[in-house]
Amino acid sequence: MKAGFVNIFGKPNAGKSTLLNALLGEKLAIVSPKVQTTRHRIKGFLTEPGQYQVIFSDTPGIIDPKYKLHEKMMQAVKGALEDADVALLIADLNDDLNENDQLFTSLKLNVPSILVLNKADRVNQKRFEEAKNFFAGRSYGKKISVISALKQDGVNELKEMILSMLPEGEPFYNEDDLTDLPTKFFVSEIIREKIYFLLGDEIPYHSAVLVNEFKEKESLIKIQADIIVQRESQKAIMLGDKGSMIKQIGTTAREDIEKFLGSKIFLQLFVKVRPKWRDNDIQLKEYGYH
Ligand SMILES: Nc1nc2c(ncn2[C@@H]2O[C@H](COP(=O)(O)OP(=O)(O)OP(=O)(O)O)[C@@H](O)[C@H]2O)c(=O)[nH]1
Ligand SMILES: [Mg+2]
Repeated sequence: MKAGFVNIFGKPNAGKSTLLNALLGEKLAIVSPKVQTTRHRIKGFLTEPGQYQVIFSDTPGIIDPKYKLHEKMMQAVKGALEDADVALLIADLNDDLNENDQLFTSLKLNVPSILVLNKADRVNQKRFEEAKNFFAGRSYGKKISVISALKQDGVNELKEMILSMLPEGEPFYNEDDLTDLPTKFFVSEIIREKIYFLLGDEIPYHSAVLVNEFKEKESLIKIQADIIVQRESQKAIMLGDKGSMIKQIGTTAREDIEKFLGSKIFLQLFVKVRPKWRDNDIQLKEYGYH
């Protein structure tokens, strides 16, 4: 039996969450075209009874912290750096190679790693060769995997590579479990994903979602959540003309939450203004950023 922690690191938007989902074959982590979508370490388990249990971790994209929220995000990365058995260092092939190199070098890894070159569907052969030559000889890149997490190309080969590097050990979690995070967390994340898709500028970065009520009734689950923003002007945009925006967030989130839970839900959303919540320890804790 093999078991171990395989943790994914990289710059914002590299495709970490897309890769986690592709490896698990389940949509666990939210994904968006914007940077800094993921704010937590998200563990997903891939178990083959009697053979292996891989505990994958998606992590926030690595940034220089500007707010306490960012500091909490970087603490989540640090925790994942400390317990990794194998590190997956993921770079977007279209992104600046030097910046990625500097980041991966700065991690000072002392565990085996795989350099994952992602978004191969969006580069030509020339760029691909350039990237491969650039990373050749780097200590963190002795093993290289070229994938498209989005199209799931190369993901099975990467999984085989990971399994060959996994230490011997007994499972850490129940073989039926997919994650150790509560359902409420995923509900709030799905709502947050819709905010990232539907709203521009700084609003997604100024928003948090707090699920206050999760009640299983006879034929449906009743969920009440608050969307937190920093300013009255943001609240007005979040609500939209005659409530059109909050309605759209609610409708699209409801569809995905129903799929995730396999149950009908009733979703009620309120928008609340909490100035500077991103630098307020008590509010950060309340919204799940420990
Ligand atoms: N074309 C292409 N797009 C991809 C691929 N993988 C991810 N993306 C896109 O890249 C964007 C970012 O993906 P995420 O998985 O959210 O990236 P992330 O690294 O988790 O980002 P943060 O959580 O913000 O750090 C999304 O629009 C994805 O659809 C890929 O292989 N090819
Ligand atoms: Mg992410």
